[in-house]
Parts: sequence; C-alpha cells; structure tokens
Amino acid sequence: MPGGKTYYVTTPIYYVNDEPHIGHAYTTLACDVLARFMRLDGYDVKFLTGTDEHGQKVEKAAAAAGLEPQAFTDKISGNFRSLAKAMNFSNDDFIRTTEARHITACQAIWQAIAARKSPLGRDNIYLGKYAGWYSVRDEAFYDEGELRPGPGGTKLGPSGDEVEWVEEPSYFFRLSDWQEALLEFYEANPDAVAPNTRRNEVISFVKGGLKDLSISRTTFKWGIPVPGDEAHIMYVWLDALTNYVTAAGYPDTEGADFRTYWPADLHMVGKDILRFHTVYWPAFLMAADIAPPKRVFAHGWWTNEGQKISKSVGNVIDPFELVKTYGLDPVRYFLMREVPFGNDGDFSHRAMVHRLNGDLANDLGNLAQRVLSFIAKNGGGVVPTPGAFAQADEWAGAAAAGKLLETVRRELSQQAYNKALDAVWEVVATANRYVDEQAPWKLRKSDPARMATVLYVLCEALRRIGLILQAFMPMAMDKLLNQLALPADTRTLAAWDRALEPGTTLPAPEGIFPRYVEKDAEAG
Ligand code: ME8
Repeated sequence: MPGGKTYYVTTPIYYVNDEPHIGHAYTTLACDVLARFMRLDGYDVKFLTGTDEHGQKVEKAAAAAGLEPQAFTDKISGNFRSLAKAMNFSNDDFIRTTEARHITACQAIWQAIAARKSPLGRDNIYLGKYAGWYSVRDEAFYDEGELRPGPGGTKLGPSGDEVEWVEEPSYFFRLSDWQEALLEFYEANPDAVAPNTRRNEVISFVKGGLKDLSISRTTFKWGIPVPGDEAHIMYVWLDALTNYVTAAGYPDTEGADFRTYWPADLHMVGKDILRFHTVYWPAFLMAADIAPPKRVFAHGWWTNEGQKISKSVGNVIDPFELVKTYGLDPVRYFLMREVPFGNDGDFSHRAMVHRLNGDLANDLGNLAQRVLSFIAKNGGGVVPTPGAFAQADEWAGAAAAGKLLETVRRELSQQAYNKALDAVWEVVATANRYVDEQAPWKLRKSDPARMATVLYVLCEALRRIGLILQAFMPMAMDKLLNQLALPADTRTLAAWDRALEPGTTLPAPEGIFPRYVEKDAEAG
C-alpha cells in the first residue's frame, strides 16, 4: 500500500507448552484493540501473534509427554489459536517458530550479524565458552549477583525459578560494543521504550555496562542450527525475537511486506521481557543493519484477588472460563478499563461484576435501552427528525461526543486504554444526565418537536460511542449499531461526521449488556 497509512503491531510469541492464561489474553487483547482501532481509522494494519516453540523448556516438556518435540508442538500449538478465537482477536498472521519461513529468517539474521563488524570494528559474533547460571523457565542467563538462595541449597533467578550451572562452548554476540549505539538510539527516539519509567530503567541498565551475550547452545538439540556450525543451535531468544521480522518477509528486505510494515510500529510486551525487547533486540537488529522497532510498550502484571498468579499456588486465571462466566465483551472491557495501562492490576470477581453491572449494564446499556425503547414506543420506531439545536447544552453534549475521536486517538497512540475509555464514559454520563434533564417523556406532550431533537442528539451520541467502542467490544457494538440501523459502510471513523439519516426505520430494541446475577442470589 505505497503511500498509505500502515500500522504493524505484535504480541510476544507465547511459550507453546504453557496453558493460555489471563496474562496472555491481556497482552494480545491490548494489541487487538489497537489493531481494530487503527483499521477503523483507515490504516492498513498487520497484527501478529504466535507461538515460541524451540528451546530447552519445550524439549523437556516434550520428553515429559513422551513425544518428539516436533510432534509435541504440533499437538499443542493450537491452544493459542483457540485463545485467539475465544477472545475474538483479529490477528492477521499467526507464526510458529518451527515454520520453514522462520528458520530461513533466523539463519539469515545470524549471517547478517556475523558478516558485519561491531561499532568498535570487531566481529559481532565470536566463538567462546559459556560458564554461568541459566534459568530454563526464563530461558535466560543470570549473573551470580542476580540470584537468591532457594530451598535445599538451590539458587533462584529473579522470577523465582531455579537456575542451573551451564558450561559449554558457545557463540557470543558482542553486545558490549553496542552500548553507545543503544544509548544514542534511546536518546534519538524518546518514544521507543514506554512507559517512561521503563525507559529510564532500560537506559540505566545499559549505562551500567553490557556484557557479551551467549547466543548458541550445544547441550541440547531442539532449536535452529547455527549456519556453518551445526553442533550449535541458536539461543532461543534470538530465535524468538526474530519472529517479528520473519512475519514481515525477512530476509526479503526489498519485498512489499518488509517495505510496508518494517520497522514495526509497536511491540507489546509484559514488563518481565522488557530487556530482551529493548536491549538485545535493537542491538541484534542494528548489528544486522535492520532498523529497530519504533516502540516497545511494557505493560504490568495481573494478580488474582491480591495474590501473585502461579501454577504452584493454583490460582491461574483461565481466560476461557472468564469468558464463559462474564461474557466476552465485558471481559475485554474490564481488562482494558480497570487498570492504568502499564501498571499492575488485580483481578477480582467483585471488581469484574462492578464494571459489568455498573459501567456496562447501568451506564451504557441503560442509556441505549431508554433512548431506543422510548423511540420504539413514542417515536414511531424511526430515527427522529431533529429541529434546530436550540439550547446551549445540546451543543455542549453533541460537541463533547464530537471531540471524543480526537481524545481517543491521542490516548490510544500512547496506549492509555483506560483514559480513552474514561473519555467515552464521560460522554455516556453526559448523555444520561441529558436524558434526565430534558425528560423526553414530558416533552412528548408539551413539545414533540423538541422531543425529536433531544432523541436525535442522543442517537448521535450513541452512534459515536458505538463507533469508537467497536475496537474494544466488537460484538456488543455491532448489536448497538444495528439497533441504530447504521449501514455497514459507515461504521468506520471516516464516517465520524456522517450523521444518522432521519426517518430511517429502526429494528426492535434489545438489551446489549445483561446484568450479572450472583448464582446464590438467583437461587434465593
Ligand atoms: O515470555 N499478567 O512468553 P510467555 C500480565 N516466549 N501479563 C503476564 C502475566 C500476568 N500475570 N503472566 C505472563 C515469553 N504475562 C516468550 C516471549 S517474544 C519474542 C518471546 C505476559 O508465554 C508476559 O509478560 O512466558 C509476556 O508478555 C507474555 O505474557 C508471554 O509470556
């Protein structure tokens, strides 16, 4: 799409052997909302997710399941596709790191890095020997100073998982030579790492000095062979990070896909994998003479009723269950609204029900319901014909809704989902107040022309709210816009100012957000 507006957004690729949980759903949802919003706003969007299938952790899990790693990953890689389906994610591609296109890209990026010199004129990749601590859970190397004692004389990495001592021949990436180039990159690109606290964290980490990074392993087999030395397989993080360029067609850097979508506009990640994405990844890319991504945003972590989520505690939140219990769009809404994006958040049943019954059923659902059923009963079931906007407050209400798009665009460009939603709900609240103040049920007798104007203003507010919220709650907003009889080709943001056609017949209104009723309350 030469010259067009394009947007490339990615999730991390998920460890294939994990059961999908709320953290995975959250990261991908944040990307889905942006992808949908940018599409509505006229961008040619590429939204990528997938599974991370190599490495020691997967090899061990396969062995425990009594399968060869390839057969094992083939068997379970569908779990994350099922999650995408259950959450109504609109990804354009799903990558598996065991695919041929990815193996080609990884070997090409290795060769591109190896073929070039570091900024200090040395080989970017050299053969050495690694001796140090490794966490299989994190697939990460740690320094002694980053460890703490665990049970029975073991040592634990920063994430609380046990580390093991590894000694083996290894290729190294000359990360230490990239320190200055990285600092210059952060300086020149103030938006490249977000939020700001994370940016500062990364800069001070890099300023503290970088050590060369082990990028190959020899003591197990499940990985991509190092070109030219097949006794080694590539370090799984170099392999995994490369997925983002694989999906853009690398190594075909002259191809349409790469030229259209690379550098990526946004890599969305959790805070635990910030260093990989904002230190190692841009360094690998610069070494291979590829532009780094424009932005990496690190979001926070969810806890469950105040407790850290972990398999051993048994409090993992299953997104499939959440959707079954509360409904898909309420879950999508809750995750994006409840927590300032970037901060940690707590999931609780109480908070979820509070949002569902409060924001969705009472505020937005009720607004739509009272306006649309009033029109069905008293307005002939058609889009009302407005008179003049006589009163200043009508202009104010309509103007608030009109400005919404600008606000939401600005907030979403900063991944401030909760602020975007706050702005929408301000309009919802203004509209609800407007209904109360204008009391169309009184105007019906006293001034039917004004009643029609008031109802029209409200339908227009609902149209604009619905247009924006399609990115967050696509199915529920489809229902709302259907009830306004809005033609499908005017459901994009290009039609923001295209007001409803008076006289259009409306379908019978129906509730959009059923209230959540506690099981015990139902029984009693
Ligand atoms: O890290 N709350 O994959 P992964 C919020 N394969 N987010 C959470 C979370 C929680 N409780 N728990 C996990 C990997 N996450 C690598 C990525 S990318 C080239 C390779 C998030 O399946 C976590 O922060 O362990 C991360 O962004 C994502 O889930 C996937 O984690």
